[in-house]
Amino acid sequence: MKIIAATKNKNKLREFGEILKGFEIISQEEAGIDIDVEETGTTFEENSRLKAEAIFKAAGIPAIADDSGLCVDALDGAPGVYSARYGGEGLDDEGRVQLLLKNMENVPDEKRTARFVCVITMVSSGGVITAKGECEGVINHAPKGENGFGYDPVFYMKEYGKTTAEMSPDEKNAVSHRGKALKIFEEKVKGL
Ligand code: ITT
Repeated sequence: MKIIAATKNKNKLREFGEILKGFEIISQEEAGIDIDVEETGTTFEENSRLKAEAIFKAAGIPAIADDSGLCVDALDGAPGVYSARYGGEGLDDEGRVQLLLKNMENVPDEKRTARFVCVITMVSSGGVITAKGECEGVINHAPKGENGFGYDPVFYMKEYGKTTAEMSPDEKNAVSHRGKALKIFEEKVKGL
C-alpha cells in the first residue's frame, strides 16, 4: 500500500520507514506536494487530522500524519502540541531543549515526570483511521545521547537506564509513542 507521509519532519519520516515495514511510504517531496499545513488545533488529534486531510486532498493518495509532542507535568502539560514551536521560530532542537531545562531548573527530581504523545491519522477515500501512543519518562538535568531528535537527549526512561537519544533506532521504536501508535495503526489497517 502506497501512502504519503504528511510531514516535513525528516526524523519522523525516517521513523515511519523503520516502523511501517509493510507499507510504501513516500515523502511530500517525492510526491511533489509542497504545502505547509497550519496547525490551528489545540489537541494532537485535531492537528494530526488537519495535516492528513490537507495532504490527502492535495495528493489524492492515502496520507498519514503524525502530531506529537512532549507533555511535562510540572509545566502543566507544556510544551504539548506546541513542542515544535516552543520558544518561537528562532530556536532549533537544541535551543528548545535548553529552554525546557531553564524553565525546569527549580523542579525537583520527583516532579520531573513527562510523556511523549503521538497521534497518527490516515485519511484516504476509505475514511479516517487514528491511533495514539504514549511513552512515560522523566526530564533529565542535562542532554545526553546523539541519536533521535527533538527532546530525546533529555527524555530519560528509568526502565532502560538511558535517554531516548542514547537508544538505537530499534530500541527507541520498540518503546516510543510513535512506535506504539504506528503498531496500533498497522493492526487497525490489517483489520479492515
Ligand atoms: P510536521 O508537523 O511536519 O509533521 P513537526 O516537527 O512540526 O513536523 P509536530 O507539530 O507534531 O511536528 O511537533 C512535534 C515536536 O515534538 C517535534 O518537533 C519534537 O520537538 C517533539 N517530538 C515529537 N516526537 C519526538 C520524538 O520521538 N523525540 C523527540 N522529540 C519529539
